[in-house]
Amino acid sequence: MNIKEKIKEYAAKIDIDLIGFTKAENFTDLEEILRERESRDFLSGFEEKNMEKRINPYLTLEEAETIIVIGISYYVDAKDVEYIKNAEIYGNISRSSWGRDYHSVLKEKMKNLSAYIERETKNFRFKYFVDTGPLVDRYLAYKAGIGWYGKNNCIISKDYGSWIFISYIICNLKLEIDDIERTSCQSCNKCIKGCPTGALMENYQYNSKLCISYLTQTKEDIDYRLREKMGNSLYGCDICQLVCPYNLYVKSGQRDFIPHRDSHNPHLLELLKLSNREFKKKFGHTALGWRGNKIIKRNALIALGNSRRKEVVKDLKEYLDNPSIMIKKYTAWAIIRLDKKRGKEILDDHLKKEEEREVIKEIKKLYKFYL
Ligand code: B12
Repeated sequence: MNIKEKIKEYAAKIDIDLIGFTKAENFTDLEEILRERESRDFLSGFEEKNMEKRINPYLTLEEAETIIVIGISYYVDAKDVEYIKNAEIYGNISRSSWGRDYHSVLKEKMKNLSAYIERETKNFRFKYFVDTGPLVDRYLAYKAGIGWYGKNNCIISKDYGSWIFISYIICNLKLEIDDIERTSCQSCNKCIKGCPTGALMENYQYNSKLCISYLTQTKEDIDYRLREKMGNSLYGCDICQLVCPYNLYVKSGQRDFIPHRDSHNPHLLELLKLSNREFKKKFGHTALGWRGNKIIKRNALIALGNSRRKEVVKDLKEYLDNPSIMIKKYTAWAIIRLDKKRGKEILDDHLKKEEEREVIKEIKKLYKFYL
C-alpha cells in the first residue's frame, strides 16, 4: 500500500468522512474570483485580508507540495435532536453551530492524522488549518475532489450534501493528486429563490453583506428592512442549504454535533437574561461562543421584534434601561415593530428619562420610519 492509500485508510479509521489531495501551486484563477468579489464590495470582512496569502500557499509553507483536504459531515439526524420548537418565541441557531465547536473537532482530527503521517514518513513538514487559515477552504475542497460548488456557494458532496466542514493540511510530501468532482448544480435555483435577502445570484455571485448568516455575526448596525428579513435567526442561517435537493437524502455526520438540550433552539426571553458567565456555560463550547453574549442578545431582540407576539412588549421594556446603547436601540426597534401604538406610548415615556443622545436619535428615526 502506498503512503496515500495508507493516509486514506487511517483517515477513515479516525472518522474522517471525506479526504482529497491537491497540488500546492499559485492559484491564479482564484485571484480573479476574489478580486471580483472585492471590487463589488461583496466580501464580508471576515476573510483573510492579505490577498497574496490566499492564493499563494508557499507564503504559508515554503516547501509546500501537496494540500490534504478533509471534509467532516455535521448533519444531525432528526431523531437525535430534541424537538425543535417552531413557535416564534424560540430562536434558531444554524446547524454549523450545533454541538461541539467544529474548529476543535476538526483540529483534533488533523492533529491525529498529521501525527500518523509523521510516524509513517521522514522529514514531514506541515501546517493545518480549520476555517481561519490563510487559504480559501472551499477552493481547496473543490480542487481536491471533495465536492462541487453549489449555486448556494457551498461545497456539496455526493454522500453528505453541503453539510460538511472543511480543513486542510499543507505539507511537503509529494502525493498523487485527485480529480475534481464533475457533478454540478442543475437549474432548480431553489437556493437563489429561497434566500430572503437576495444575497445569492446567478453565476455563483453572492453578496455576503446581505447574507443572514453575515448579519447575525456583524457588529455593524443592521438596516431595518434587513432586520425584518432575519426572522428568528440567532446565529448563522441554513435556508440556502435546507432548500437544496442535494441535501434531502444524506448520510448522518459525527455525533459531536448533536446539540445539547435546547442550545440550538433557545427561548428568546430566557436568552436575554443570561449573564456573561451563563452565556459561556451554555454556548462557550459551541461555534457561536466567540461572537459573545451581546451580539447574540441583539439578534434575540431582532427575533423577538419579528415574532408578531405583541404580548412580549411588556417583557422588553426593562431592556430600554440596559447599560449597552446597542441593546437599548434594538429594544426600541423590537418594541415599535411589535406594536406601533403601545410601542409609541412606551418609547414616549422612555424619552422623558433617556440621556443617551444616540438612543434618543434612534427612537426618533424609528418613529419616522415606522409610524
Ligand atoms: C468569510 C466566511 C463566511 C462569510 C462570507 C461567506 C462567503 N460565501 O464568502 C459568512 C459569515 C457570511 C459565512 C457564512 C457561512 N459560512 Co462561512 N466562511 C467564511 C470563510 C472564513 C472565508 C470565505 C471566503 O473566503 N469567501 C470568499 C469567496 C470568494 O470564497 P468562497 O466562499 O470559497 O467562494 C467560492 C465559490 O463562491 C466559488 N465561486 C465564486 N465565483 C465563482 C464563479 C465560478 C464560475 C465558479 C465555478 C465558482 C465560483 O469559488 C469561490 C472560491 O472557493 C470560510 C473559511 C475559509 N477560510 O475559507 C468559511 C466557510 C466558507 N463557511 C462555511 C460555512 C459552513 C458557512 C455557513 C453555512 C454557516 C451558516 N450556517 O450560517 C454560511 C454559508 C453562507 C454561504 N451561502 O456562503 C464553511 C463552508 C463549508 C461548505 N460545505 O462549503 C467554510 C469553508 C468553513 C469551514 N472550514 O468549513 N462564511
